[in-house]
Amino acid sequence: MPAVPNPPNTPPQNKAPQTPLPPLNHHNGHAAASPALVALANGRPHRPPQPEFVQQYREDSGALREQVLAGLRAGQAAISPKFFYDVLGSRLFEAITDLPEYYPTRTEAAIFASAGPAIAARAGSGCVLVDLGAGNCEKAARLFGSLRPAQYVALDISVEFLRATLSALQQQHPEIPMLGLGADLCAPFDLPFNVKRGRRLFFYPGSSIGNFAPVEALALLQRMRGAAGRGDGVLIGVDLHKDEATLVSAYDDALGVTAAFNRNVLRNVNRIVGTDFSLDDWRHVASFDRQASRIQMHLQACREVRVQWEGGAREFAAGGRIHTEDSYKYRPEDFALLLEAAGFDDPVYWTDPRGWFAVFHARG
Ligand code: AVI
Repeated sequence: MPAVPNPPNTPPQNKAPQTPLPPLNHHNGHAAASPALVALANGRPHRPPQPEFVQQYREDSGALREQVLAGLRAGQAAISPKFFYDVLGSRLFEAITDLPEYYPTRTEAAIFASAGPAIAARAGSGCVLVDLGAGNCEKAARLFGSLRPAQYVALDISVEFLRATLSALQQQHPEIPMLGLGADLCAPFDLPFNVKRGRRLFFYPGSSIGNFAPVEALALLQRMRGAAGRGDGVLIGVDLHKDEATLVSAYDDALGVTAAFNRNVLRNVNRIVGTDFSLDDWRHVASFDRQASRIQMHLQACREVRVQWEGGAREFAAGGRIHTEDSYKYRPEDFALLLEAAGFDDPVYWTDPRGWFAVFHARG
């Protein structure tokens, strides 16, 4: 898709006063005027800086429908975790991050808070910060103070998810040019011309890398490496291997928020493909596969269930399952090897006192 930048901040011609007032910005013993007052006095309407938005990816509703149906027809029925994140699912995920059992978000935030200066010293300040897991942009914003990015580029599948957040963030940080980019992480990175030249730091927080199987994670890291030049780097949040009880309760909380998040995917699938899933028929199951070092989430049929859609149907016996998500937990040395296999050099990481989470940096 062609990149369409926002209109430049030029004043409309016919609004300029005939005789401009003298420029108002010099110090004459009074407090300096606000930028808005200065702009008005100089005949320019004041426009606060605005982020740019570029939508590169176009969602194909037919392809999405086919993807869901292929998963429902498969021997082991499956729904991709990307279908969790409708409006309600995104809110439920935010609620998950506040749960006492769900340690990753707050542990990663604590690492960023304590290691921010060390991360900036290693990654270098003044880079273009390319946030591949932007969401509410909170994690990147916490690093603005130490990284002082030359530009902040927030990626999401749809710029619509970014508009409000990025516009608000831009008002808080008028000194940082911001770009919202609608792009698909699963396609080769093709950063538009609006992304400034200069050193780039690819930022992938939140342990989302764990939602890819290791071969897919390697392919994603290789795409990052392909987009990174000499001097560029990656900064990635990775959830670490730990005791099973802690892991399982993080994905099966007492309040049932993760269960609601998991079951909500069926509402979204009903909307996308017109299936007739009834949520009462399905319960949330989270388990730890020690061999593969991953949490697995499933939906399990509470009774015999027949699910129908236009042109097809599938029967599930009581206890039959639909796989909805894997969340891989790494040992630090294994993740370092994965980064090196993708072509990155010199991986280092920061962790918390319990060694539950790691933030990795590696060079391109
Ligand atoms: C988005 N992702 C990193 C979360 C995770 O921990 O794997 C998704 C999640 N699923 C259930 N709880 C959180």
